[in-house]
Amino acid sequence: MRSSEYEVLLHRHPNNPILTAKDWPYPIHTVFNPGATRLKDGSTLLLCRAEDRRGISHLCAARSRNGIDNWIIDSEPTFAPDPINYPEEVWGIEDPRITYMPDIQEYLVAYTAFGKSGPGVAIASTTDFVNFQRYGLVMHADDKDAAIFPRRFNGEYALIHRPSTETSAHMWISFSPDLHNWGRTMLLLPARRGAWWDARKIGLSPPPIETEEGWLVMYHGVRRHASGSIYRLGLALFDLKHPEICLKRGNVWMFGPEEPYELVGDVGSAVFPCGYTVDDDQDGINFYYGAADSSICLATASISQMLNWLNQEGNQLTGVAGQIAEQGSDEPPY
Ligand code: BMA
Repeated sequence: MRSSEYEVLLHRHPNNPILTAKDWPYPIHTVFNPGATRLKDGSTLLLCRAEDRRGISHLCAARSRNGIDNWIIDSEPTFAPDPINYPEEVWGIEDPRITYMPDIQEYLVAYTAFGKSGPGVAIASTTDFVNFQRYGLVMHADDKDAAIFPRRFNGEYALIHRPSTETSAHMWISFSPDLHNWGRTMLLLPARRGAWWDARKIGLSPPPIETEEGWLVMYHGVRRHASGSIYRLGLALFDLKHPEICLKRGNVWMFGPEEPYELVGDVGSAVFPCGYTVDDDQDGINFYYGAADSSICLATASISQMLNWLNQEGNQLTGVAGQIAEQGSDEPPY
């Protein structure tokens, strides 16, 4: 039966925004785009991007038992730019994506290091979100929107990232034996063209989600209008063993800015998740997102519902860079 409504996959929490600059124990201008993880005791840790009134961002940890309220926020920046030793961080560090690597029992944080050449991708590791070890810049400017897969592939780490030029901003994947040296770089998912919601510029949102059907990847698409850009979210699925192979790509966006706190702020009309946590039932999933580059919000979803949606809404794709399957439509999706 047809319905007049699009299926709703992400449900906004009634407490939204769950964290704002007013909650901070020290002065900041805005807080948004947090990385997220569930700690061993079941509590939630957000590594939040806090921007000060200079315009420079640092990262600050907020912890909560239920991932919704009663946040305990570090009393000073948890992970601050270190421009003396890492000049690529001179204009701040932004948009962390956290991956727990079970085999080395460390959290790997991929973040945007904003330096004088532009934004690049840097990596740091931690076990406690107190002490961090920097790997430094791994993808030079312009590159951002990066996260590491929580598994290795034939012994190699894999990183999704988004290099951009004046004419293109697609998602790419690179591999590394040691987190320092990256190569075997391949186009993973291209931005579409023309009028599409994800035309011209796309990028990874939170780290890939491991499911039985493949790696579920939420990405943001940027549509430019006369009055500015709209940041919305879509879904794609990649092969479990060969993550460079795209299996499915949704056509329509599944979440976009609608509420006042998403429409109005420093950068209006932007929803930007950098992290999620998975519930004990392994199906419920909580996305933490920046709203209008000003506050932190929560939306809940079901992994199985997202996979079903992709089965119905998505193009069946095969091969790298989302080539359409032979039996698919002869109309290229982009
Ligand atoms: C992207 C990133 C994000 C930001 C978004 C909207 O390019 O820089 O940090 O939230 O733009 O401004």
